[in-house]
Amino acid sequence: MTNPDPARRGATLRLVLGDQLSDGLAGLADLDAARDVVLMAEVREEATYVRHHKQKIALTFAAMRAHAARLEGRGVSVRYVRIDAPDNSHSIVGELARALEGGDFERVVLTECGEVRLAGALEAFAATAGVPVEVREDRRFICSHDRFRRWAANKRELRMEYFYREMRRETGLLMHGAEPEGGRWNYDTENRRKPAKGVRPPERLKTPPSAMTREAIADVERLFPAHFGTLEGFGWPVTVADAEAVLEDFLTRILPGFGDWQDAMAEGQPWMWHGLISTAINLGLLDPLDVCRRAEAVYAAGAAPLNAVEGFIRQILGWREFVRGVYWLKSPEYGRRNFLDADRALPWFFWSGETDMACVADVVATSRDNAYAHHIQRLMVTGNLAMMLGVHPDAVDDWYMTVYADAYEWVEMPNTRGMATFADGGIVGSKPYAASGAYINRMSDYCGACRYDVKGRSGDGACPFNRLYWGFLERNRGRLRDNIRLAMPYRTLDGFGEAKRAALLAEAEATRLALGATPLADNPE
Ligand code: FAD
Ligand code: DLZ
Ligand code: SF4
Repeated sequence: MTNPDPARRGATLRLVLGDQLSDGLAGLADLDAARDVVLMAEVREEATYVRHHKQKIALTFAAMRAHAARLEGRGVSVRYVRIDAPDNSHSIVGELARALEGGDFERVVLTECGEVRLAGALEAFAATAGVPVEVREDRRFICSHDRFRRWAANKRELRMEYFYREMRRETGLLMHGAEPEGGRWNYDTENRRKPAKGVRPPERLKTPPSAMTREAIADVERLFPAHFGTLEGFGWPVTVADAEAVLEDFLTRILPGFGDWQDAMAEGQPWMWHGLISTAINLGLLDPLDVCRRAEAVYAAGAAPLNAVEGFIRQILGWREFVRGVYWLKSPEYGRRNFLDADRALPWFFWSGETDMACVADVVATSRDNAYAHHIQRLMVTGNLAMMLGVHPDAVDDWYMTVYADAYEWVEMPNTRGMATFADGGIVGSKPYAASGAYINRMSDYCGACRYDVKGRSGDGACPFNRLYWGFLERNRGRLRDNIRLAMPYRTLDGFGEAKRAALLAEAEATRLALGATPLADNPE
């Protein structure tokens, strides 16, 4: 079929995905608003390849609709396919094909996408599209693929800390010439305070859903009713203006406390002193380098201490860029890694929250109600538990991709398979972050109200994290004993003697089964 509008003949079709909602998107750089067409499509395939949290889908659709309206307001022609459009093919590639059929386009321009899965599908589409398909690098990151590959080349191991220093030097963020601000690169040791009794995190700015967002929420409730999570508390920023307001509020009121309490957790306090900006950055509503520069300016103005600003910038300039680099450097093989041969099912309470473990119940509740948990909850509660239970990495990935509004494989997978569960065997982290209940007790107020005794070492009443910890090390002795960073716990374990080690292993095995981490072979589905 030819394009019915002669003015658009020979035009370019430009795809904008749901997480490409940035003004400076590479694929729109040379947009000819009078001729080109921007394609945006809400499709079931993207909403269900993992059964995303309802808030994630509503957020994506609401932000896409708002972005399309913004582009149209600038005179851009947008072919916007809604989720309930009658002819929707329900895949991105299907919608590209439909748009090509219905118009006289001389080429297609894409901006590279964030997941291996979709990148493969788009590559296959390009091979058969019948018109040239140009895929442009996504420039919304501080470190390009090429730059990361050059940094990683010939390195025996990749460590975030050294990558981060390179990025500090290159961007000049928190630098005095060649020297880091304050004389140290990293103030991690000053990011570990537990809030004193009575210290409450500040109230947070929520974005009240607009009429357009409420419509997206209703669509999701209607079309994806069985997906995980609730929509009642939806308060995510969906436009650049919303996201700017959240960021500004964070920088002026919250950032000063970010450093001290970065690793702290408190029952019923989902936000603590965190930024709540990952959804906006990942969608493209905020630019990561701009966020870092504005945080630096707060420090320069004397309005936030160095441990807060350095800690915050490290998460974005360091961790976020590093995990993205690792994902693309190591994929697709990375997604098959299972260094600890984890072979258990994910216990049901990860979904239901029905567990007497107060820490886990709280993290599942916030994940369900807010599609959010902060970093240390993801790492040291659910991640640590999944690793010590030996849950298969595919099931762990599926859970994290499902429950969080900011989940995209490029950032989720290195955090789960790498940082949280050591399934990558040490690419992202140098050792597993396994910890007993003592860590959670030190960094939170969870244990006081918990049915389990955080000081107990064995028996039904003892904290399950304690009952799992030594058994985890014993079970993985062959894989982890030579890890230099685990030398101390293994020395302690060795000192227990053979009989006690066997008893610890037996107790951990019984705990795994009691908590529902059954062998996957027993759960063929
Ligand atoms: P803050 O604590 O305020 O941090 C500021 C920003 O730094 C974040 O918005 C984020 O952009 C960045 N950041 C912080 N830590 C990381 C990290 N480890 N990796 C990458 N970026 C980071 N983040 C996601 O965006 N998507 C995910 O799917 C995701 N999955 C995770 C899974 C696990 C097991 C773990 C341990 C972490 C995961 N993270 C993920 C990282 C981190 O938990 C979230 O980015 C953070 O909780 C988002 O909340 P915030 O904006 O309040 O972050
Ligand atoms: C996350 C998501 C969802 C839920 N829905 C859509 C959609 O309908 N259309 C779309 O273009 N993008 C969506 N996305 C974001 C994509 O899944 C994301 O672009 C890829 O996973 C690559 O990062
Ligand atoms: Fe979690 Fe154990 Fe503390 Fe209970 S006692 S809250 S299970 S760490």
